Amino acid sequence: MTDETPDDPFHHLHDEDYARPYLAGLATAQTLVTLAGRKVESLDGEWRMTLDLFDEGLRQKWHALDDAPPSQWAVPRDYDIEAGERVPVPSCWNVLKPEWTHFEGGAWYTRWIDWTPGPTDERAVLGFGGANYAALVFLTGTYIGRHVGGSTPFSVEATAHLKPGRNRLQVFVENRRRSDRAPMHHFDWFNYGGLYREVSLARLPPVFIRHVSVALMPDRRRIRVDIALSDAIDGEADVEIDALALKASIEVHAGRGAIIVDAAPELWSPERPRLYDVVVRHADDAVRERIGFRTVATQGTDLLLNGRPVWLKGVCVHEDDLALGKVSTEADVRRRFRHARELGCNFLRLAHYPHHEHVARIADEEGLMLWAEVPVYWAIDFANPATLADARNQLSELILRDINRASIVIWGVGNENADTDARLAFMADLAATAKRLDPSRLTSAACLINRDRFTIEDRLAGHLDVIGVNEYFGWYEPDFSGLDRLLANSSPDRPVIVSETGADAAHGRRGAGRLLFSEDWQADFLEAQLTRIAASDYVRGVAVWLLYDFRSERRQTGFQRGFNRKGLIGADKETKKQAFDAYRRWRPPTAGRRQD
Ligand code: ADA
Repeated sequence: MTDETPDDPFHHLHDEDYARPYLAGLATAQTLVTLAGRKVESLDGEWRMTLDLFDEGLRQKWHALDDAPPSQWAVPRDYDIEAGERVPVPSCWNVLKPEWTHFEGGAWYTRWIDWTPGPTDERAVLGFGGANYAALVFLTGTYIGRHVGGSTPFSVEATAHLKPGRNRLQVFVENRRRSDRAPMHHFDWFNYGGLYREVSLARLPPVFIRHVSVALMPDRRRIRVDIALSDAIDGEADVEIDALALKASIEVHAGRGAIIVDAAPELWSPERPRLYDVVVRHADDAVRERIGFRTVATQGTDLLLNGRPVWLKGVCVHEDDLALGKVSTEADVRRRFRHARELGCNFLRLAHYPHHEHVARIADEEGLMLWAEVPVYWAIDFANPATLADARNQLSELILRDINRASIVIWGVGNENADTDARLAFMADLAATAKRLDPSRLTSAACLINRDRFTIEDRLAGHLDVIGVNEYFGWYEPDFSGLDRLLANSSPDRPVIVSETGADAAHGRRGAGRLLFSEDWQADFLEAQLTRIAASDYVRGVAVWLLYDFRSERRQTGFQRGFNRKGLIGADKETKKQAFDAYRRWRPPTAGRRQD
């Protein structure tokens, strides 16, 4: 990839085609290397950061400048790495300085890597956990790759560009809200920007393992192992699960191999989240994972975990933190799960985009089931093929990243999207993509309600395993009669999950009856909702909206002040509202107790 600067120093002032040199080198699911279960060098810590509202750095090619201090410049410059702010990575710029709170634009992140070359044929891959929304990567002046999609990981191969000694790594991250993105420019959460998940560098052998998937077959007597290598070679890999006395070799053709072996593992379940150490090797490369084995399926309107009906008592959660923004620490994730457990939940919906990789890893350990989704939210540009390619890629990257996580039982492909032909084609494509990449899990989406007939009615439902329904009768509608009609009028042929219901409450606001934004009404509302939901003979789960209050610029009354207040707990993640206790006391219907 070349990006030469024209001789005219003022060329950039009139060049609106400045992004052209950075179109090649798109990192996608095809180029992703799953770094889970490998030794990597962390590139987290202090970086330099310079905001760039006008894409000035791309226009002027700031990355091509040398590191010389101002005293040595021959001509003036508009960019000096050392003049940038010292910021931690991972972080969101919005929470670092009050004047950056609402910044939507680009930022240049820089750090240096000291590189000692290993064996001559060694390969080096940079791994990025997440950069919202788009990122361009440069190594000592050379553009080496880019990514779009704000919540999924990507890899950029650096082998040919790392030189012995000091190398300068620069990442231009840009978070503009745009109509052609997923999510588009209008959504009900905060648009954090930055290099907000871990950055790492992996040293890999000349041919390395790109992905591994290890899953229990539907008969629960066999395990299927899939392996994908970096290169289309023939050869042999092997898999080992000591605790099952399992060791098998896998034939690899053109870089891919699969094997199905007999095995009777103890099943993973919320009651007993058993995990096994699994090692997959190819030549000098090895991936080590802790994996749980379980099946999920549907039968009529039942949801089955390990062949047994299960009812999902759940809660939704955003990735949002007063101090850290979209950065999720392990302690934060564990607190989320502690609160979910306290509520008696066995299920969480990770709204509305892929959450940090360690969420599903910790849920695996703790025995919680998850719905993970992509931000195909509200009015996506469904007719735009580039938007579909982006959404499909985000979904594929999410699935590849988390394919070995037993906790994830549902892939969500969208949320409350208006019923058009373009939307149906777009989302049916996503549902088919999920099934193709991962036949072992269920697909769902927050589907539509026909508000004339009060029925669950969505052409997309036929493409999904589970119908999600977000409904706020009693909150956005003045009473619950709509919910009564909806539940009575609908007769779905597959399980339904109420994927959202909730009401706002400002902490400390008290009063009787339908007093909007009061803690009392939030709790009463929830009880009224849950009683109706539990009586339905086809609803198999509920995910209450939601665990914690979160920032949302759409919400500006005195009760909200920039926050969606439907949390059972406040934005401090400590202060419980009345509704927390109401939900804690509520017992879901016994799974399998049906009238059908
Ligand atoms: C929708 C949407 C959520 C949230 C919710 C609300 O159902 O899916 O993201 O915005 O409304 O709080 O009103």
